[in-house]
Amino acid sequence: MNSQAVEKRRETLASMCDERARMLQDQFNVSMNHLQALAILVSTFHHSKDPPAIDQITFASYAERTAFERPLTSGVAYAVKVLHHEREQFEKQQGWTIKKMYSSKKSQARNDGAAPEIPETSPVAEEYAPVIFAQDAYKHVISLDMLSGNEDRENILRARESGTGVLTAPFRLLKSNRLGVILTYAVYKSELPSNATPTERIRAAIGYLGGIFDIEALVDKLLHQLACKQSIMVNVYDTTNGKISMYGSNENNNGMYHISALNFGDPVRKHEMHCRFTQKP
Ligand code: WA2
Repeated sequence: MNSQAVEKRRETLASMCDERARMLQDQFNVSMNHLQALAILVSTFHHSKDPPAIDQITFASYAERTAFERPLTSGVAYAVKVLHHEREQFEKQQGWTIKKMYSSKKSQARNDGAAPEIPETSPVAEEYAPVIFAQDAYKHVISLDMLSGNEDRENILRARESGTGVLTAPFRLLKSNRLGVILTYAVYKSELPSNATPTERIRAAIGYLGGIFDIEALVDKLLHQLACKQSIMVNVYDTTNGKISMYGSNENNNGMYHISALNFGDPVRKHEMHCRFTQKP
């Protein structure tokens, strides 16, 4: 191929990759805005009304009916802040005990067809973040303490002291064992001034709304909507610390490729899209 043809091919790849990255980023951003609106809805109709106007059935049905507004999420869940001295009363009122996300027994991913384990009651801690509402596909996380898993814990702590939407690195979700990322927004007691300090935010936090992004399935669906999907291979990485794959099969490391920037709105996390042609010219 002459250099002019190579240059043309390079430009085509760059524009296809940029288009895909832009689409993914836009859909991510739309989903993120609707999660923030859902956090405000919970604050308004659950916490600021006595008795609360939201229960699991209303939450699940509202979340399901508005799922089209969050195109990259496969579900949402809401956890509340419970301090240790409130635990007994909270558990009595819910009719269940706060549980651990992961069993202390050494049994990693269970793909062996064995019966799923019954979650264990959470040990004493200063505070807990049990899920009280979830979209039906994630009902299994209700009553689990989200501070008992590393990724979820880190997200909750960062969300409540920053007041912004924060994102986990890609990790394997409970039960489905699928690769996902979670976006969390904190819900606060009263109208906080926008210049509140982290300490004020931590104290005023009352709950945590999380959107579950099923990146594998949803990026695939998104890319299928574009023409010539077959001719281009797309990989998405979290490049915050090293390179964690979020989407795509093993990248072959030869030939022409293009890297498009991705911004998912959390300044702590970095992402990239890599594209290659699947066929030689
Ligand atoms: N939701 C569903 N499956 C999970 C999971 C999770 N977290 N973590 C691991 N597997 C209530 O950010 C607050 C949901 C966490 C929100």
